[in-house]
Amino acid sequence: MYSRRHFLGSAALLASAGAVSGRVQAAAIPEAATMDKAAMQPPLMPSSGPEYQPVATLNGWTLPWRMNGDWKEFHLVAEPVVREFAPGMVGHLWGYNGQSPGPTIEAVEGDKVRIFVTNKLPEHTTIHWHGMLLPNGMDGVGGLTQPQIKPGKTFVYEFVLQKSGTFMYHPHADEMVQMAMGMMGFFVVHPRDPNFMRVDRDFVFLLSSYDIEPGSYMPKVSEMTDFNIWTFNTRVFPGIDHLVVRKGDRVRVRVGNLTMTNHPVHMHGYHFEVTCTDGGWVRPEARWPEVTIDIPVGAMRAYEFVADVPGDWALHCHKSHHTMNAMGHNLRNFIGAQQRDLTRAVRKLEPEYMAMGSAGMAEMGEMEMPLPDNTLPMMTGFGQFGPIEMGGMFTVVKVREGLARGDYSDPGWYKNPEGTVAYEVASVATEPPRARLSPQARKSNLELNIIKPGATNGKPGSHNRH
Ligand SMILES: [Cu+2]
Repeated sequence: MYSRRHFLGSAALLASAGAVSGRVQAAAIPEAATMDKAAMQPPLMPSSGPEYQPVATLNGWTLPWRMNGDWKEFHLVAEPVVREFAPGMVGHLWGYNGQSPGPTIEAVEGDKVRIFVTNKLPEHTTIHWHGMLLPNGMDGVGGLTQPQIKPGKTFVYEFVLQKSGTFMYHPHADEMVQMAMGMMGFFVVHPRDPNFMRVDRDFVFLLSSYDIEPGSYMPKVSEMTDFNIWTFNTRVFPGIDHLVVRKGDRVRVRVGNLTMTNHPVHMHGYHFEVTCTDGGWVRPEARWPEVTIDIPVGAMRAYEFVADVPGDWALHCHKSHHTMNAMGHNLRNFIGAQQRDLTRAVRKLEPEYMAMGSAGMAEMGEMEMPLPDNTLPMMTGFGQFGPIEMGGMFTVVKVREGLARGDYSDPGWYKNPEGTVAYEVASVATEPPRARLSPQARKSNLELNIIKPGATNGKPGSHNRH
């Protein structure tokens, strides 16, 4: 077992490793692992060095490494990938080793890492190791700290992991395009002392967003604000893995934000504390309780809780348009509009016409509208009690009794103990209330309320108006 003193000694190790490069040759490049699945792969147990609890990457995987002397060697390949956002929609993105986000890199404080980066993109790239303390020339800023990696070339990054914590990697070359195309990944450094900040389950995911027109496959790369696909690890609800947790486990959730806006990440059922940022571990006396953690752009937050209450607990971004998918963000508010007569009139011309939204939009969650190719319904997914009416950045933390250690398989929906679910009161039937609108408001709502199935679109101008 390693002592705290031992791992504090890693700074001295770093000093002695000052000029670390052994000038490796091309023949020494390790094979690059690749992944063709978007489902969560089992956490990768450490095969050498100190013991640690490996992370579980939602809809992702951890990059295998090899030891070469006392160097831990990894190989990332920057390349075009096809990523499924959820069944029914794929994106033609750029990523690493077959997926976007790229594989999670895991190592241990004090490790000497050598990371080969091969560029199979049509343009140059670099990798910046976000939050990592390292020699300036390993920081990956194209033009500033290194020449860019040209297509077809391989560069090597070598540094010593000075601190444990939560980091990420992404390009610092044509950044607006390469991040909008999905290039990013997680980098977790475990403490050398396996008892320091120990948890039983440790989940990681990155927040990323895309602007992909329904019916198309490529993100727009110059978008600044108007994104329509909001993801956890480049997946949207209902395609995002659940966080399966054994009752009594101490759980850590690490989240990094590489979108262009902040995300208040909210988890139901628990009070929790931020224990780590990309700047390091938070001292216990500096923590405070939260139920929502706002994650700024370009930042990481890790929070922890003890899973003592079983159930199916929602975990989502609290910006409600971030828990929607691409379709139909251009809808008007029709609440209170009386559409019956209009519907009858329009159906004479357009038999498929549906009037929607007179009582809110929940009906969209139940309806199966024909969609253009390669997009997803705005509100979707079913639970044991009905439509969940979500999309985008939404998933479920499933806390269950009696799971095996390391079992992440889906236990199904929670069986609530009898008498503990909200219920309907037996009563006299009443008319549902109707909103009152001014005649002008009603008229303008009626004029705009035409939704032809299959003809809607997330963008202004393409919405079907009559
Ligand atoms: Cu959000």
